[in-house]
Formats: sequence, C-alpha cells, structure tokens
Amino acid sequence: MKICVIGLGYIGLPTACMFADHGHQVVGVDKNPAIVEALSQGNILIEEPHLPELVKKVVAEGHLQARAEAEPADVFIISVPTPITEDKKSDMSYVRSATESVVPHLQKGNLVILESTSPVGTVDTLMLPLLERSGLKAGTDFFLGHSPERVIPGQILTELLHNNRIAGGLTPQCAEKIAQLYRCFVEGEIYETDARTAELCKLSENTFRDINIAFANELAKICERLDINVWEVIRLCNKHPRVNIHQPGPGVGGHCIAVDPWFIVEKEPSLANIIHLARTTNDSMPSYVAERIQAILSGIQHPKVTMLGVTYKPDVDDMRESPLLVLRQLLVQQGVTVASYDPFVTGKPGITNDLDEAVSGSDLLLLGVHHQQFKQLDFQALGKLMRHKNFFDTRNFADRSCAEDAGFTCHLLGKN
Ligand code: SAJ
Repeated sequence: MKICVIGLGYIGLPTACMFADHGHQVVGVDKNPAIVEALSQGNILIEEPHLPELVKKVVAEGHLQARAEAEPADVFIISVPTPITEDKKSDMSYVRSATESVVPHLQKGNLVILESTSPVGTVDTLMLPLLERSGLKAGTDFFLGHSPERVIPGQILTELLHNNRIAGGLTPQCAEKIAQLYRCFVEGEIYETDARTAELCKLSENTFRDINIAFANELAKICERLDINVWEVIRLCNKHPRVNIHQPGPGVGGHCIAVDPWFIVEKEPSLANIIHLARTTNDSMPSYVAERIQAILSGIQHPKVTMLGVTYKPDVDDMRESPLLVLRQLLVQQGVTVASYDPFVTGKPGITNDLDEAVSGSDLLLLGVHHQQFKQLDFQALGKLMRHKNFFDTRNFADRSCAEDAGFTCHLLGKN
C-alpha cells in the first residue's frame, strides 16, 4: 500500500520507517524544508537510538521518500504536534491543516488515521467534517479513526514493535482496517474500539502517570516537613504487591505528560479536579526546588549554580517542556548565575558540553536529570573548581557518599 505520513517528528518519522521497512511504499510529509531535505538524503535531525540506521536503509531502498506536500495515497497518517496554548487550551491548528491537506487527495477506499494525542472528539467533530468536504462519506466511502502512539522517547523503535496498540474507528469497520494495517509490524496486541474511547485512553494513560508523579512530589514535600526520607518511604512502600509509587523530581517535562491532562481539564473543567490538581502540583516543583536552592545559597554573594542536565528526562537530547528550563529561568530572575551542562545537548545557546567550565567558580552543583554518566561524578576534581562545595540531588541518583568524602555538603529533594 502507499502510505502518506504527515508530520515527521519523534513519532511520525519512526512510524513511517516501520511501514517502509515492512513492505509499504511510504511518503513522509513535513512543512519544515530542513527535515525534508535531510530525509531525502537519508539523514535525520532528531536523536533516537537506531533510528538513523533505519532511515538510511529505507531511504536507500526507495521505500521512504520525503515530500513538502501531501499526495494521493491509500492511507494517510497524521502525526503532527498538538500543543497547548498559554492558557492551557489545546491548539489543534496543526491537526486541522494536516487534515485539510488530505482533502484534495482523498479517494474512495482511503483510510485516514490520527496518531497525534488529541482531545476527545477530534476525529468525529474536527476531522470528519473537514474530510467530508471531499464529497465522500466517512465510514462508507473512506475510513477514519485514531490509533494513538504510546512509545517512549529513547526506546521508540522497540516500543513501536512490542507495545500493545489501540485502534479506534469511527465505525467498527474503520477500527478493523486500522488494526489490519498496523499488524504488519506491531507484535503486541491490537485492541479495536471506537475513536472517542481511543482518544480518552491515550489521555488517561499519561494522566495516570502525571497523577502518580504528583503524589510522589507531594510526598516529597511532606517528608521534608516531617524530616523523613521520601526515597526510603517510596522504596519500602513499593515492596507491597499492589503499590507502585512513582519518583519525585524537579517537575514533569516532555510534550506528553505535562500537556495531555489539560486536554481532559479543557473538556470537563468542573469534573477533572484530581487531574487539574496533579498538573499544578507537578508544575509547582521548579519553584519549590528554586526555594530550596535559595536556602542553600543564603549568605553567598553573587551565587552561581551549575545545573547538571537540562533535558526533560535522562539519556535523551530532548528539552521540550523541561522543568529544568523553568527552574533556570526562576533562578536567573532571582539574581543567580546559572551554568547549564548537558552532555546530550549540542548547539543550544546557554548550554555547554564543557563540565569544567560550567563548574568553575560555582557554589552549588544541582543534579536535575539522572543521565547515566552522572552516577559516577568525580567530586574530588569538581570540588577543586568550585567556590563552595554544595551538592543538591533532585533525583536521589549520584553517589552522595563520594561527594561527602570530597568535602561537599549534600542536599536531597524529599529529605531535609
Ligand atoms: N517523571 C518523574 N517521576 C517519575 C516518572 C517520570 O518525575 O516517576 C518525569 C520525567 O522526569 C519526565 C516526565 O516525568 O520529566 C515524563 O517522562 P516519562 O518518561 O514518564 O514519559 P514521556 O513523556 O517520555 O512519555 C510518555 C509515556 N507515557 C506513559 O508512560 C504513560 C509514553 O508511553 C507515551 O507514548 C508518551 O508519553 C506520549 O507520547 O504520550
């Protein structure tokens, strides 16, 4: 089949590659000329393990081609961003324009699938009327539905293959067509349902995680007041067979968990109380951490903080919605000089790959992201470069006994 994938980001590109590698002819479409140009030469602009090799292969074989515009195909897959606005409302402009770009090419028998995480009703109230402008009828002339992606950055290719998937159709026949298509590479189960259920499932999965992280963050604050170590509490609670408390931290980042719960709040604001509170609890963490930092730095003139890690999660280069960027801004507003070191981020202003430079003259090392390489920090060497030897671990990750041996005063989120 010919498949047209619209939006070649973290989800669209790997998905396009999987179809291209499993017997389909794929056209990848993106408005960004840099992405199209790179892909035409078998290159990519994002970092994801094993993706560069797969892209090279499918492009070289001629199974994946890059285009600036949609073109006629058997299947259209829409995987474009669904961000939130400043006032926490969904911005569906990309889904709208991607859907509009399909309309002139829509033919009888086509299948249109939304992969982007979207508010409930996107398929039947936004996409359906737009697509029916073609004169074709959804559910009979063409097929339509939602099959949300569920993959985690850093393990996208493995998870695309092995994760279970939901195929939500406008009609049962639409769901069946979607499931049939993904079966060419998905080794997990594919569950057929209706499109609205699929939309809410995706939002609920990420909201479940957000709420659990919020609980861990709230516990961390409570433990600091009660002089108890939250990490020990969580470790011991999780020995219970039915308990799985998540990990506290400086906040929730990424374009999914920090965004998707708002789509539920937007639809049902008077009912989505826990969801709303969890979101604001997690959003409060950068300023909570900033307050603790201010307490550590009190009395120090012109303080400098070195942030270890700025990405939204470990061992990736992805900084989208990173709470560390919010924290950095808060500290700068409070008159703190901040040097940001991240081994995964290159070519971004204000972020260095030179650890010594970032640490030089610093008053506090702040571990914000648990990149694997931070497990073994050379505190002896780092301490020699610093003005004051303070270490604050927001992830309970580094070896604090090494830091103490090197003369550091150690601080831990979730412990006084
Ligand atoms: N985090 C914590 N404590 C935890 C777990 C995570 O503070 O115990 C923070 C992380 O540091 C990070 C944020 O949460 O800032 C989100 O990271 P994540 O690894 O939990 O999730 P994402 O955003 O990378 O990917 C999620 C996944 N959803 C779920 O696990 C339910 C993924 O499967 C989805 O496909 C993805 O969202 C998406 O695209 O929606």
